[in-house]
Amino acid sequence: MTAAEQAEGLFQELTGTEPAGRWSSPGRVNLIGEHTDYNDGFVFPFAIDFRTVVALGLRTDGRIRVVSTFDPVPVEVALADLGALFPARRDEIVEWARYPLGIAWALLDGRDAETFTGVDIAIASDVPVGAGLSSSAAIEGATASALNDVWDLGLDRIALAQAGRRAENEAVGAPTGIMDQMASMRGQADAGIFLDCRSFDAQVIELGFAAAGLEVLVIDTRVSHAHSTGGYGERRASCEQGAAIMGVPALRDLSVGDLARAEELMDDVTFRRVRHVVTEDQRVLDAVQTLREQGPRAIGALLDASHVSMRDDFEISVPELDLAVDTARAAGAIGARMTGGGFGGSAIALVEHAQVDAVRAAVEAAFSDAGFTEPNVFTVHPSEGARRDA
Ligand code: GAF
Repeated sequence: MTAAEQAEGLFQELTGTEPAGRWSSPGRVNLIGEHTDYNDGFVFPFAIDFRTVVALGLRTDGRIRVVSTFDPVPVEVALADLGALFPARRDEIVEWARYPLGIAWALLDGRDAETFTGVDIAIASDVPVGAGLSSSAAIEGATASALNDVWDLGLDRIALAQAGRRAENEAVGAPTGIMDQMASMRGQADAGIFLDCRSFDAQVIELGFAAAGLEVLVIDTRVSHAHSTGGYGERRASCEQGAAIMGVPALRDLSVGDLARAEELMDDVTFRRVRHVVTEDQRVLDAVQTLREQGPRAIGALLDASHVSMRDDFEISVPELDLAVDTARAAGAIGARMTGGGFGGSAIALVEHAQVDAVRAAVEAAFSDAGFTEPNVFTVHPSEGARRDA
């Protein structure tokens, strides 16, 4: 059954009626530019061909009810109560429901919730959860698009992405940046989104993987991660400290030439966090230029260098991700790196179409030899962002 069929089926079970419409938004893979978004820097993700689907119908009583394939129990609150729930009492809401309800809260904040019509929302997804492919941004994007339409808010994609980030930061409690929501909202087929996270200027860059006979292989290590806990927030705090020591608003304002002074001024750990971000910003710029001038085969070394920087300087990799990356490269990948926030989740490998099976087999064998859980290895294709489907 497709996610669309599942969402519609759930909606019918919940309400006994047909939904008014169906919206969807994709997960994402970040090609390069990790932990740069909340430092006002550059990222280069693409939306993938795995989507979250929202089936929505209108109610007449000013309440919002959400149900999903993540949990059979629906959650229902009055729209007028959302402002009291988020962020202060978010713990009263089961975690998955904080995403769609958090979006409704973020969109209604500053408006008179009493004047909006209630909604029933059924959510189904084929984006793997906990795999670092931004299943959360996919829920946010699909829900935000649906509510934007039925509540006639007239918000553009940047505003909807910002509502998604706010929901994630305040309603869910994960101190993330804007990359995932922007990728999910603005993705395009066969293209990456080169985004300046300070100005929100986004350029759609043709990737040309298919034309070059290349595939992007995702290696989901099945080591589950959550950005609302621990390491992600610590890394973010180190970056803010590094920027403060250097007297700049954000690490985006430093260049590779500033690193010698940074090393003199800060402790070793903070310096290495800073060095990752500053060099990663430069790698994003280099990747975009290299792709434009030389094509996708030429970006492999930048992907590899990005992984080394995350492993050694930012220290957000885990043994499973390192093994996935090293094995994929040894088996012929053009380049490979972990993708997303780290501490688990997925690696990506850029692979010749004819070598997909060999790389997959090598990674599976290496995981088995190491005694790791069998990884989930599959290809993804750059795809369209949030949209109304029906
Ligand atoms: C997660 C976050 F949600 C993003 O905002 C980004 O910081 C990423 O980790 C790391 O690049 O996906």
